[in-house]
Amino acid sequence: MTTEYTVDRLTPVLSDIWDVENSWKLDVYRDHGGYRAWDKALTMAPEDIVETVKASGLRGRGGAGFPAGLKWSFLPPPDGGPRYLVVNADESEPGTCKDVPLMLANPHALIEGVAITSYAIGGHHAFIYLRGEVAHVYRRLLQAVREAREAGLIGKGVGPNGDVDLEITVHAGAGAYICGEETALLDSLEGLRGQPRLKPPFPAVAGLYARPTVLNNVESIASVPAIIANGVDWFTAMGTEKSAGHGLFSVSGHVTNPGQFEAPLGITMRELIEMAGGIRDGHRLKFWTPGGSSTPILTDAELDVPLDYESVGAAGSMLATRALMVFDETTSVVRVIARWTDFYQHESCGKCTPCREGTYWMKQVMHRLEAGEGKPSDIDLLLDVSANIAGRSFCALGDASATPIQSGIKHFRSEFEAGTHTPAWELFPYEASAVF
Ligand code: L3W
Ligand code: SF4
Repeated sequence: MTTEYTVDRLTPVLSDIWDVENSWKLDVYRDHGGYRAWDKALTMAPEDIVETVKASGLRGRGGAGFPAGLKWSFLPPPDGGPRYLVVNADESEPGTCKDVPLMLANPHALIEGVAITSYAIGGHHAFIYLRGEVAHVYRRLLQAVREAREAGLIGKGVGPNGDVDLEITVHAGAGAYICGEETALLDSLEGLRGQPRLKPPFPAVAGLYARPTVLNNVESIASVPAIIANGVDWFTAMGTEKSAGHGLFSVSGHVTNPGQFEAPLGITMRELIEMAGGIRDGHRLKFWTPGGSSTPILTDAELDVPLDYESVGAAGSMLATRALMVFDETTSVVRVIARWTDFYQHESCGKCTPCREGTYWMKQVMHRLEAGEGKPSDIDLLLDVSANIAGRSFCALGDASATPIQSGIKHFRSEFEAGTHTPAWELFPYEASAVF
């Protein structure tokens, strides 16, 4: 290891009170400075809040990294009708596991961010669209919204002049990954079947109920209070020039101590693996994902790539959700990618042919390769089918389904070739790769 890791590299902002007893309760959050940013925001002009977030360079933490303040500024001028904030809390990407712990441990950071953002964009009703399976998070958010309302932090006529109205609705989806795609989420919230809409118009112009809507990820919105409280210079002192600030890095898999590590963008995977106690004893790294299953896999050659949007992109992958799944040499690449392909096939909404049909074909081919029953032509077939999905599908889910197959073959072609004669479970026994 060349980089020396120190805990100084951790920047607990969103995670600062996670290990405090009852961290999810309003009084504990307030004891640690909570809702002071909301008080401050209420003394600011809404457009100054938008400008502050713009100047901070905060980029969307849900995957695409689109500048948050810029997105807010796309809203057309007020016309007297409603405009909405919708928080995308539909965390479902394999490996992505930051928003759920954030909402469980510190729901008020999100609610404070919702209040400030709604005020900044002139919204009076905000929605938090939550993944359906996480009923415990749903209950926690409902309780936190109730606490905030009872404390007069949100509701009718809040603020120093009693002239700010803000309602927050927490909505639990039915557990479909596609509802994390912003326009499918809006359809689902409107009570329709969750399928992506054609863009443009973007939600900023015609979103929920065809009204101007800001849609951001949980972590993006929860990052807003600290920016308002501490200022732009504080935020931009962390991270890199184009990828400012801090973020939650979720390290899972074959490391000694998996978990959430909040650190400046631009930290390296080598440092994060060291923070996680290293690769489990007696093993070595084989491959990893920078941002969940939808991002091209990387190997030890990229351990020192700064984890910022630009550097990970230049290394041939995407930072996306900082879902760092770590796999050691006991792992069958074919088995992992077969599981991910099962996921995309199951979650394909069926709206467009390349994704609906292509994921089904790729799944079948991956399963026969996993069973050692592949045909010699299967690798070319996978490359052909995946190339006909990527860039030809209606939304990013199709592209995402092609990514692991293409990057898996690029890095580990021989394992796919072995799938024409030997089952993955003989080459890589389950017992060896499982983490007990
Ligand atoms: C107004 C314009 N708004 C863009 C807005 C747009 C959206 C945002 C980014 O990506 C990624 C995807 C997954 N006027 C605008 C505009 N916008 N141009 O900016 O848009 P876009 O199209 O770049 O991306 P997206 O579809 O929102 C999401 C990747 O995330 N991903 C999946 C993550 C999964 C989770 C999860 O489970 N929680 O986050 C992983 O890689 O592939 O690239 O708001 O409206 N001219
Ligand atoms: Fe649906 Fe897949 Fe097409 Fe997206 S790419 S619209 S998930 S079928």
